[in-house]
Order: sequence, then structure tokens, then C-alpha cells
Amino acid sequence: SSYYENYHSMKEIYRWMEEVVKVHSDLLQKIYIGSSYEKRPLYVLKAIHVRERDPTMTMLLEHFDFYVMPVINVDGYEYTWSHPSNRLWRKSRSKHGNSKCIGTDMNRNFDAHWCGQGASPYECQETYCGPYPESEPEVKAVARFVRDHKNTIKAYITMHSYSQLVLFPYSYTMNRSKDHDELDSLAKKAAKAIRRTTKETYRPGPGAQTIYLAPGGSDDWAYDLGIKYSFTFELRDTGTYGFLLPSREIKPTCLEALSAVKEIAKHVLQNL
Ligand code: 0X9
Ligand code: ZN
Repeated sequence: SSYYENYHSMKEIYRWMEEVVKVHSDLLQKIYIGSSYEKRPLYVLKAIHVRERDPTMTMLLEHFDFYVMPVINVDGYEYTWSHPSNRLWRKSRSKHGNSKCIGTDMNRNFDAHWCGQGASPYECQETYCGPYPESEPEVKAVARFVRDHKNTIKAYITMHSYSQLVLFPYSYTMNRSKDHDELDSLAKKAAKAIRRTTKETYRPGPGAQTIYLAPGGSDDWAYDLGIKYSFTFELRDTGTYGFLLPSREIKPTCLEALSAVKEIAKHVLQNL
């Protein structure tokens, strides 16, 4: 089975990034945006306009560049491979103060109602917000990259698992955002695109109302920065395997997620 039907170590992912940009140097660039707590490089891939087989993608790439960061939590991800008993490690691998506990929840570390209700100030909790916003070098690198490109970025999508949801701001408050109606209808369109693609059901809704209050997330942060079309996809499944999704489901999950990305991009294009 192919590369895209299996899980890979960080080492394999780094090698893959090198290979794809080498083989597709006409359409892909690898951008270094910083380094992790444990000094691993952080990369964003930039897909540039080129004629390809998918006419929708060709059309969208004529109008937009796509920036993709395959892994933000490079240290945490590596740790799940090198310490298989910690297969579900969530946080970064940073040490703060003199706590015996390691790691910050990167999706509680962005500067969006940082460490309010739904995050923890305690180092040993899974939702530890860190000592201050952007304390994590990985979060700082992403925030800096997005800030530096904020005038050209039209949409921001962050991929998580699991629960099959298309979430939009806010997650830090139960209140509606000022773009609630448009984002709600777009999230519904994205969920419908997924259903057409694989027959899977994804539920659309604002984060806090749909799952729970959770401040310091990158989607809310990007939205408040001025990037209106900001979403969190919670990918497969709905709980049968949860975070341990079988590798046979990787490819269909990517296909359905891509169909939702395209639906969002089409909407952005119609509303430029
Ligand atoms: O809690 C999270 O960070 C996300 N769920 S997960 O199980 N993948 O950890 C949901 C994120 C929703 N958005 C924000 N909280 N901003
Ligand atoms: Zn997540």
C-alpha cells in the first residue's frame, strides 16, 4: 500500500517533504518557519499555480496559493513513535518552571482569550495553556507566519481528530461571531461536500456551542486577526476507533477533507 495509506515517523515525513519538493519543484516550495523546543525544523509547504488533472484544483490554484503545514507538534509526534506506550501524547514537549510535568497544549497557547475557561493553568493537565501566550516555539512560529501573511491569507483551516465536525469561531466564548450566519452556511456546505464525496456525516457548528469552551485556539486567533474564513476540521471517526484511526481510513479521510477545503476555497473566491 502507498505512502498515503500508512502512518509515518517524523523522520519519514521529513524525508517525504524533501522528496516531494524535489520531484515537484515547479509547483511546491518548502518554507522554513522556525524550530521546535527540541530543535526540529518546522516547515510549511507552498503549492503554487500549475495545470493539474483536477479542474477544480487547477481553477483554485489559478487564484490562490495553498500553504500546508503537515505537522505542527513535531516533538510530540516524534515522542508518540519513540515511546509507543505514550501513543496518544497530545502536548508539546517543553519544560516550564520546575514542574515535574512536560508539555503545553498548543491549541490553548494562542493569544485568543488565553487561559480562560476551558484551559488549565496547571502544567500537569492535558489542556495546560503554557506560562504565557505563544510560549511554545511552534505556536510562535505559526503565529508569526500567519501574521506576516495576514493581508493575503483568505482562509485558515486547522485539521484535528476526532468527531467529524466542521467548527468555526468562537470556541473561547458561547457568543456568536459577527460572521456567524455566513460561516454557519459555509460550514454546512462543506459538510455536504463531504457527504457527496464519501457519504460520511460531519456536523457543522461554532466550537464552544458544538463541543466545549476552549480558549487559546488557532482558529479563534486567526479569526480575530481578521481572517474571516477560519475553521477547525475534526476528522474521523466518531468514536469507534477515536484517535487510533485504522490506516485504511487515512485516504478516504483525506479525500473528504479535501472536498471540504475546495468548497471553502470556492466560496472565498466568489466573495473576494
Ligand atoms: O480541544 C481542541 O483543541 C480540539 N479538539 S481535539 O480533540 N482535536 O483536541 C477542538 C478545537 C476547537 N477550536 C478551539 N478550541 N479553538
Ligand atoms: Zn486536536
